[in-house]
Amino acid sequence: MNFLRQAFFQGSRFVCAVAMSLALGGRPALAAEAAAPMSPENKMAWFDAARFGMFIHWGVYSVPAGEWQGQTWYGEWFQLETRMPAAKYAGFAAQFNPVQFDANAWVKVAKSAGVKYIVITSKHHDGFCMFDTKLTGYNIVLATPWHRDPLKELAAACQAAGIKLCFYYSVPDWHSPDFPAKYSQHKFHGDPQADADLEKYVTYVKGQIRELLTNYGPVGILWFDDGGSFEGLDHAQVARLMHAQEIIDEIHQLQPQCLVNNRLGLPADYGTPEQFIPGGKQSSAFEVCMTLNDHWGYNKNDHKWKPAKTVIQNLVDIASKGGNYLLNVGPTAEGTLPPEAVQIFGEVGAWMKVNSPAIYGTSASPLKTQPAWGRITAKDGKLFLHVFDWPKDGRLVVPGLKTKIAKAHLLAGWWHKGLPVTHGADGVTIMVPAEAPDKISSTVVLEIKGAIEAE
Ligand code: H79
Repeated sequence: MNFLRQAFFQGSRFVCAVAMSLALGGRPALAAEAAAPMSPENKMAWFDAARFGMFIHWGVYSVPAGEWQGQTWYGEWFQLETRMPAAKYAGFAAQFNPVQFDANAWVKVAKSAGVKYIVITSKHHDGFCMFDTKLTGYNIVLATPWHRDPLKELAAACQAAGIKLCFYYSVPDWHSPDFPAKYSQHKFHGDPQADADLEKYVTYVKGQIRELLTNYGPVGILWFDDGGSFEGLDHAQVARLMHAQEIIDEIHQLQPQCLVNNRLGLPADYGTPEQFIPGGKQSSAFEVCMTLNDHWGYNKNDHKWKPAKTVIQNLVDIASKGGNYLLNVGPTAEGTLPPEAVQIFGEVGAWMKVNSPAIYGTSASPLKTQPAWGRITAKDGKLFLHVFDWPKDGRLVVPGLKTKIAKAHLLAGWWHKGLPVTHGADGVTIMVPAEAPDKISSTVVLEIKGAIEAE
């Protein structure tokens, strides 16, 4: 089983470094999967084809918007970094009134960007529930003046748009009286209790999972996040403490098709590299989650937006390795998406309009090495050459390719005029027009006769 554990330390201004674990997980044949009506392969089909998802980090931390007492670089870890007691942090909830929230507007941005699924924070580490839960009053319906359930509204909007809605759920909880501070990141808790009982906390988590899988229609993924909690314990110990298998069994019982990521101590359905792209093709399903600027939660001073070029080339790079790109946006406390984020998702959408056939449903490049000019994906007897650096001499060489090419053409344009191809000892050469069809990434399609042969 390919279950790498990668730990690294990252400095922060106000808290000491924190250990974080990431795992590129494999998929063992779980007993519950065998019992489910769908085979694991079928269950994964939509995910493997999707390639592009939108992550949304929205919560009480959106209210201070990253700023507090002269410091300007906080995000969704605001409460821990400021060491704010629960009673004081709850003051932000009392101000949380996102009157401009419009689920359809968010989904429209996602849909026109070409996103196939949305993962939203139902509960982040601060423990604040962004949904109508009966298991704590610390939720958006009861503890804010807004009194609405955004997940309910998003579920309806996603359903209408054909986008899969998925829920992020934090394992550590800085608010629950039953989550022991000793297991929390830096042992932080907003209101630590001496009699905190992890067994009771697991019951709470199970109850909330039941709510999330009962009240919002079909859920694509339960996206657990350990966020560097349970420091010093290995995955197996965390899985045992959290009764992870029981939780996963319950998920499968309620919604057999719901996927589970690998951050509940078990590898489950897929791996989740965070803020980095694996160096090469992976043997099992994975999804790279990444911020669009330097924060997950909204930070009003963070203007370090990734240009559309970076985002598009990341998406292509990840697809060429067989994975999905889960790109984050942190909405404001007013309920809007930052205009810069809307702009970037829009530019990605314009590119996807032409090039998405070379992204959706593709598999990793069959070639051993990535070409110097860009990346390759494959689907239905076709190779898609994603050209970042258009050749100045008009000769695009695919090194090591031995296969007979039936036809080569640009993906852009409906006429699909054939491009001359020569087969040589160094691979296949395609004569391309002088001008790149797209400044960021142009797609050349190779229609293959028979099996793909490459060195
Ligand atoms: O939900 C997002 C993050 O909050 C969470 N996972 C993603 C999906 C996450 N868990 N761990 N980490 C991110 C890395 C931890 C980084 C930290 Fe820090 C460095 C924690 C404290 C110092 C980043 C910078 C968070 C606060 C300051």
